[in-house]
Amino acid sequence: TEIAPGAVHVPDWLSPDRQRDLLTACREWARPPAGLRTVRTPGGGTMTARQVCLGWHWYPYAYSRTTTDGDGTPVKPFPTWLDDLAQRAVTDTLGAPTASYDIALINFYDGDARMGMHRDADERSDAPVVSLSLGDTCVFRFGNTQTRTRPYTDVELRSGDLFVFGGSSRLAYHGVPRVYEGTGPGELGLMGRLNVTLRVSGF
Ligand code: MD3
Ligand code: FE
Repeated sequence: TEIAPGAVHVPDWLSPDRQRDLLTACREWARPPAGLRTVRTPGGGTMTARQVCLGWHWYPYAYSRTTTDGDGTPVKPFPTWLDDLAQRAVTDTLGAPTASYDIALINFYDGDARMGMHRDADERSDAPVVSLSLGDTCVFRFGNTQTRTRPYTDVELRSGDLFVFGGSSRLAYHGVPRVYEGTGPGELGLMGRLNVTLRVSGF
């Protein structure tokens, strides 16, 4: 379903087996060094979703090769199979070929975690962002490119869903106002919600 030009939602894109494989990989990536961390914003705020990065480390509001705001160690490599996965996601939705994907940002949400309305503008490339969700269902709020307020569209993202953001949607405001605790598939064995975004740095 195209919810805006270049913004395509594909429910159940990942089979239960592929969801389990991706979760297993995320659990490995979350371990130190350069593992899961709490993100602090320059204004003194704290993000409620905790994060781990692959390929490039994102710290508000730039990228580095080391975990500047974590334990200071080199960021884990971005595996080629994640690029293959991103290429398949883009081919299945927008159809256009793209450059190689080299950044993964993985966000872990518990039932109280949120993500405020923001734009992702720290990458130099305008290649589509690929988003994969695991675990609990959330409300994803897709806004507009002009303001962080209305008009916006609320969409529920569930375990296994794919969302691709290209074209004019690439710079739209978006956020996660709500996570529904305990709604993920029981057999996955994940408490909370996990979101993997795959990006092209252009660096
Ligand atoms: C639209 N993550 O990592 S996924 C983020 O569920 C982020 O963790 C949310 O916003 C999450 O930056 C939302 C959907 C998403 C991800 C990246 C986008 C939407 C996007 C980049 C550009 C436009
Ligand atoms: Fe974002």
